[in-house]
This record gives sequence, structure tokens and C-alpha cells, in this order.
Amino acid sequence: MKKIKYSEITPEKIYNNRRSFIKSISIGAGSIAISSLPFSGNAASDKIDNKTSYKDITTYNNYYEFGTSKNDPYKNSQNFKTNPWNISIEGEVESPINLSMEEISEMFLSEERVHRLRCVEGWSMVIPWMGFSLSELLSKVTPTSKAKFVEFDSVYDPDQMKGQRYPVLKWPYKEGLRIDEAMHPLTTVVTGLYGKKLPNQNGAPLRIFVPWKYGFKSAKAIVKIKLVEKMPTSSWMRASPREYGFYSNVNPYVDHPRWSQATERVIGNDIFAPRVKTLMFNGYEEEVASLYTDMDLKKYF
Ligand SMILES: Nc1nc2c(c(=O)[nH]1)N[C@H]1C(S)=C(S)[C@@H](COP(=O)(O)O)O[C@H]1N2
Ligand SMILES: [Mo]
Repeated sequence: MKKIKYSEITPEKIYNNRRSFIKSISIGAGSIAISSLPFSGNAASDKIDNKTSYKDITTYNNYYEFGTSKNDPYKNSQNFKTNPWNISIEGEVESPINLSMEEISEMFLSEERVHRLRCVEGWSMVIPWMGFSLSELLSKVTPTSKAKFVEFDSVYDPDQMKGQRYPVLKWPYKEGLRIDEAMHPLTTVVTGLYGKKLPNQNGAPLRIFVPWKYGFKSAKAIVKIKLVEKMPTSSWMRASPREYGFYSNVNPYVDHPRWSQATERVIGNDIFAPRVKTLMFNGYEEEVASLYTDMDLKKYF
């Protein structure tokens, strides 16, 4: 297991690491004891032991604002300015707020959460995220009874993000969740990975991660969280509604129109290694299946 040295984290522009470090040393000899943290004992735990390397996690990315090839985000995002950064939480809420990253790091304690990211393209990696539950953030604004869905907007900045100069998707990148999905404790506001601040290519300074859904639901570099009454249309739904539904739960029994979703290629494995079986809800069936009882998941894909 990777040890997190104090020298590795203190010099960075710290949003969360100071506190997560304190938390990690209180658990064990300078390293984060995964087994004692929440969300590691799930159905996919046999697989989350093999974390993907920092190099693969930070050089094999999908982030169309910085280009459509897998290493474009790494190459093109290094000078992206993430400071100052503010996030507004608005819409169907009692008390809208606008928070700076500094305020967020003061208000919420990040912890390590190891989850598998399953891309709709058929590959996956296991990422030791740092973050906290989105529900903690949403509790600060008190959603009204009309708040049925949550919409996430990534930043729009074509001067810095040259991918936004092309109509690959409708910008800004938009995603959404149903309110109960957003309030589920597994739905995470990500502030870092491998005990360090979040690299630009992974969505700095703040992104969402929804462990049981395909990777594209987890919008990067978010600036706005809006609670709404009607189901939002995400950028991917708008681009291709036949291929990308609103729910986008990982489901090995519902194929993408152009390929099977039954198995996945694990990034970092030997190229001859067999693909592994994709698990229902990405391995979190026990935790989240109750959100979808009586729903036809073939129809609401
Ligand atoms: N703003 C934004 N968020 C995004 C994307 C994107 O292109 N733009 N790509 C999505 C897709 S398809 C995936 S698989 C994950 C990839 O996250 P990672 O690069 O941190 O592994 O980010 C998601 N979030
Ligand atoms: Mo993806």
C-alpha cells in the first residue's frame, strides 16, 4: 500500500490533504488503512485491492474539454487555472450558497474512498479517491419539496479548454442525478486521489463520482449544482439519446447499442489478460438496488 509522506502533501495547494493526512496518521503508521474506512467492503472488494497505478489514472482520461484522445487531458490541462474557484448551489433550495474551494476544505473532511470507475466504453480502473458525500454539501442549502433532480455543470472556459471550441458535445458538460441518488452516501464530491490534490486531468479542483454508474455521470471541474424539478438533459443524452440514458447505471445485462456491457478491460493489466465480468451496479447492488425497485432498468437505462 502506498504510504503518504507528509512531505508529499504539505507543499501542494492544499484543499483537503491537511485534514485527510491527520485522519490517516491517526489510523496507522502514516498509511491509510483501507479496511477501516467505509465503502471498501462491497461486492467488488475482491477487485478493489488492485488499485490502478497513479500513472494510468492520470494519463488515460476522458475529458473532452481538453481533447478526445486518452492522453490529451494529461497533455493539455497542465496549465489549467483552478484557483480561485467557486461553486454555487442553487435552484430549488431554501438558502442558495456560493462557496470557494477554501471554504469547502474548511467545511468538509475528505477521506479515502476506493472505487472502480467503469467507463461506458468498456474499460475500468480502481481509483483511491479522496472526498466526502455530496449529501453533506446538499444539507447546507436545504432542498425544497420541488427538488426532484440535481444538475451538475462543469466549467465553461473555451480560452483555457480548447476542446470547447468544437461542438463535440453541448458545452458546458452537464450531468444529472435523481435527488435520492444524489443524497446516497456513496455519491461523492471528489477533492483528490492517492492522498494528493486532484490532478487537473481528473477534474480539479472538484468533481463528482457516482460509483454505481458509468463514468460519464461523474462530471469534472464543476462550478454549479442546481436542484431542479424536472429531469435534466445531460450533454450525452442530448448528443445521443439512444446510447446514453439518464440513469446510466452499470448493468451487464443491458448492452450499449454498439457493444456488449457484459465484461470490461482492466486498465493496467497485461494486454493478454482476460476481460473481467462487469458487476450489476458496478458491484454496489446491495447498497443501491433499493433505489430502483419496480423500475424496468432496460427501459430506464
Ligand atoms: N466535464 C467532463 N466530465 C467528464 C468527462 C468529460 O469529458 N468532461 N468525461 C467523463 C467520462 S466518459 C469518464 S469515463 C470519466 C473519466 O474520469 P477520469 O479521467 O478521472 O478517469 O469522466 C467523466 N467526466
Ligand atoms: Mo466514460
